[in-house]
Amino acid sequence: MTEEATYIPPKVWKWGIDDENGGHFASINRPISGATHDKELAIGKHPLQLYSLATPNGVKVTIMLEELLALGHSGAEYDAYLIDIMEGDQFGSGFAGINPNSKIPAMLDTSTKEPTRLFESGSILLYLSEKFDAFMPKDPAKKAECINWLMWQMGAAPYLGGGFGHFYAYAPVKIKYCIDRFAMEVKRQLDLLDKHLAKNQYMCGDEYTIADIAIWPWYGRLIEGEAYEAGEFLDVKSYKHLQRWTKEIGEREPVKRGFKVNRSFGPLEDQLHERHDASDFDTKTQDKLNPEQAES
Ligand SMILES: N[C@@H](CCC(=O)N[C@@H](CS)C(=O)NCC(=O)O)C(=O)O
Repeated sequence: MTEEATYIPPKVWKWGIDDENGGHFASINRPISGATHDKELAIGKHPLQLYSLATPNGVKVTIMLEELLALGHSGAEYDAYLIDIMEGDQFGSGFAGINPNSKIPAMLDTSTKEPTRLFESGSILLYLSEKFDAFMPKDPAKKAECINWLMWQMGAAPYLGGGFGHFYAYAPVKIKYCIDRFAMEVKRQLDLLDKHLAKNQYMCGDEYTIADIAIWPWYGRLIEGEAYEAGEFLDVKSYKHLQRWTKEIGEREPVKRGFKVNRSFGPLEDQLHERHDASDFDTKTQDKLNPEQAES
C-alpha cells in the first residue's frame, strides 16, 4: 500500500519544512503570510507600475493594459517588472506591501493623489475598466453578466490550476482519486463555456469585455493544448465553440503583446522580461537581447 493510501492525519497538522516529498512549488509555499526579507521595488516613469509574471493570472493584466493602449488610453502606460515566484520575490517587503497575499499580479497606480495599491487579477481588471471606461458593457444587465463571468473565472480557475493542473502535472505521485475529481470538474467547466459560446460571440454577447480577458489566459491556453500537456487527456478538440473563441481572441494584436510581457519561460521571441516602452516588443525580447542563444 502507498503512503497516500495509509496516511492518517495527526491531531494537529505541522509544517514539514524538511519534507522532500512536497512536490513542485513545495519549496516556496509556507503556512505563514508576510514578507521574509527586505527588498524595495523599482519604480519607473509611467502612471502604472506592474509587478508580475506571465502566468495566466499575470497575463490577464498585461492583455488588458495592451488593449487599453491600443484604444489610445495613454494613461494606461505602464512599467512591468518581473517577479520570480520560484525565487521568492513575492515575499520581499516591497511586494508584500502592495499585495499582503504575496501573489502576482500586483500593481500600483501612481496617478492618484496617494498611490493606489492593487492586487487580485479580477480586482485589477475591474479597476482598469472603470478608470478608463472600457471593456465593460454600459447596459446594466449586460454589465451584471460581465461581472458574473469575471467572478466565475476567479472562482473556477483554482479547480483547473490548483486542482487538475497540480495533480495531473506537478504532484510527485499520480493519484487517481484526485485526477478523476478535478478532470471531471474541468470537463464540466469546458462544456459550460462551449455551450455558452455556441450562442454568443464573446462571453457577454457581441462585446469583447474583461470577462473574455480574464477567461482566455486560463481556458484558451488549455483548449490550445498548451496547459499541463493535457490537451489529449481532456479531449480539448471536441469543444468546437470554445476553439473558435480561443482562436479569435488569440489573433488580437494586443493579446499577442500582452502574452509576452513578464514571460521568462518558453520560446525566446515570446519573452519580454520587463516592459517600459511600446518599442520594447521590437528590441528587448530575449531572442533580440541574446541572439547567440536564439541561434543555438
Ligand atoms: N486569485 C489570485 C491568484 C494569484 C496567484 O495565485 N498567483 C500565483 C501565480 S499564478 C502566485 O503568485 N504564486 C506564488 C505563490 O503562491 O507563492 C489572482 O487572480 O490574482
